[in-house]
Amino acid sequence: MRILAVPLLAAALGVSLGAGCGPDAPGPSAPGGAVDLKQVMAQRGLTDADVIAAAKTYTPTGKHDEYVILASGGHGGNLVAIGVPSMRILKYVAVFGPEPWQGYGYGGLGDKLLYEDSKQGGKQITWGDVHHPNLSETNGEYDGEFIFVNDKANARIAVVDLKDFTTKQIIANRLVMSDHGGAFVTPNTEYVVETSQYPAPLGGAYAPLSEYKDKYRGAATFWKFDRSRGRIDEAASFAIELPPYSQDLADAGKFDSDGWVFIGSWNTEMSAGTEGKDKPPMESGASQNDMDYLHIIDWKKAEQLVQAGKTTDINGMRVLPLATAAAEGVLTFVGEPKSPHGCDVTPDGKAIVVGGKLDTHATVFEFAKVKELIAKKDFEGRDAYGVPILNFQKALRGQQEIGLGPLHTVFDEKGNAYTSVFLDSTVVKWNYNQIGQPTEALPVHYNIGHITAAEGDSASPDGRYVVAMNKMAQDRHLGVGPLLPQNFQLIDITGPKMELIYDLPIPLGEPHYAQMIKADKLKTIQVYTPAGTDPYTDEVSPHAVAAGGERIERNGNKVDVYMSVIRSHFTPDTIEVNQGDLVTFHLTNLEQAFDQTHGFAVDMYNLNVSLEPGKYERVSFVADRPGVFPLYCTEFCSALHLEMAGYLLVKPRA
Ligand code: CUK
Ligand code: CUA
Repeated sequence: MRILAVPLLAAALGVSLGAGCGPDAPGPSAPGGAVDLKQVMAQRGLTDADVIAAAKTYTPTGKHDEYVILASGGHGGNLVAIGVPSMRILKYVAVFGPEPWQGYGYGGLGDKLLYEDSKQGGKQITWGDVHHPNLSETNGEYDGEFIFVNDKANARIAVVDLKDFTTKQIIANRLVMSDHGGAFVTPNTEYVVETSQYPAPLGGAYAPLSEYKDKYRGAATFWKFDRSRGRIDEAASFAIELPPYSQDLADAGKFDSDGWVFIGSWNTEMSAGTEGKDKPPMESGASQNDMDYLHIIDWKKAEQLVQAGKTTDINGMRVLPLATAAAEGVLTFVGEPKSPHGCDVTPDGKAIVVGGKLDTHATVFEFAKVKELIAKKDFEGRDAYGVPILNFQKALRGQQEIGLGPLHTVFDEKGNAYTSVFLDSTVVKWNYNQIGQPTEALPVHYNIGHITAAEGDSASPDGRYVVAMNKMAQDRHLGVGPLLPQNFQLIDITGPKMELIYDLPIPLGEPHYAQMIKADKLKTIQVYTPAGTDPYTDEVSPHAVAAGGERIERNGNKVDVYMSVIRSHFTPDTIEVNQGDLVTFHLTNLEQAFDQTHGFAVDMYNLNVSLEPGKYERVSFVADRPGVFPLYCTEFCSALHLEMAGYLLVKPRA
């Protein structure tokens, strides 16, 4: 059905073809006249297949998308919301880096998260490398309430509230020096899992590389999520010490495998690179073994041991020691082949799929077999740290021939798996219940990393769409210099064959993973109600003002300005302080009208916040520079928006 005769296609699309639309119709279309599809196609060099793809994705003004992708922004440190099938970008959500439009990092309430809570070892860090956003789940289904993201570079986890698409919490992991297997959630979001990547002494201690095997460690941190507060509860969280094997991607079990977490690894060789000597670099040092270990963790058992006090304290975190985890059946290994990558539990919870960067297979483990082997203590041996190892063959459902460099796998509703194949630059469709059947490969452009599917990590995927998240774009878009965007490609999976229907350049960092949620599951608010709501407490701030309550309070060198904001004025609009005063603006946007956002900026003071309708914001600073500083609204909110301004007057010291 790829090639349709044009009149037939036009009929299918409900477009009337004007007269004179024969094959040799002249190029220019009729400006302002009746639309002539054939002419437009000829002019733009479009095939019938192109037009069908366009019709599948084009979303007329005012119509909304069916799905929303929440993609990592990679080392942009943020999150990207994208509508599907239109692939229109809806929002960049600031997470680990300052973002002026959202007023994040320029004097407002969000500064506490960005500049204080997210410090590591006392250092302020204002970027992050977001890899794996994971939506909150209820009974294994995306519930649309929260999304968790990790920062691979600085071992942090953030909680983003999807009611207002705002980062509400950043937690710095005090155990590990990097992470990767995060943020993955258990089926009822009991825990947000964060596993380390590059081993280092736990807690940030020093040890030379010669002590790698003894002192360097990985860890899996189980952050307890308190749904009622919408925040991670650090005190109720715990971690499990792991061998220094470079833990990688993780996924939580569901249904039969609920209570278990699976984590890949890729450096059982324990290579630390050249060590400044003549050892091989990490890329070859860590690629010697045919197999690394899939880590199989019984987190419910771990939870019991933690509650029984079997932990040690490292930087305030309860850590279950490796020896205990190995002895008590919390941690078990099974081999996984050839520089493993990817770790994805099937929607029914019955199997775990892993890829291999240097392999040609997707390897599928049967959870029932894994569980039975563990129950019977049918181990093939133990590693150097005493962790029991299962026999690879005995734990296997099968291995599917895929192509060169299979990485990540997502699922549809029919038992199909879609695996990203990095070296081949393909998406390969196969069936995890019928391993060994013929596969279908669709070329993508180019070097695909992750892949995401509609509701694809949930207990009931929707099918419909898959998005290839390609690392390289090369010739797909216009040139913008040597640093190119990534390329997301939308694939229609409803037909008998996969069909590539849209390319979206992602111009901000290297996205790794994304999840795609049904749009109607997102229950976003339109305004903060009642007016004066602090978005970080979800309550009316005690410092918010109602109309008539505006005032300036002076206490020694402390000046508190209680200001209301409404079309088109700030009240008060003239603020006079002395050089050196500690000034706090308490800003209340009194509007309750949809999309009536104001901004508040003080020129030359690096201060800028966003004031969505009903929002309370607070800006504190020392008025150290004397002079006259205009303050103004940064959103074109009304006809007299330019007039929405005032002055901060800072009188010089005598
Ligand atoms: S990793 Cu990036 S393509 Cu961080 Cu999930 Cu595989
Ligand atoms: Cu308020 Cu412009």
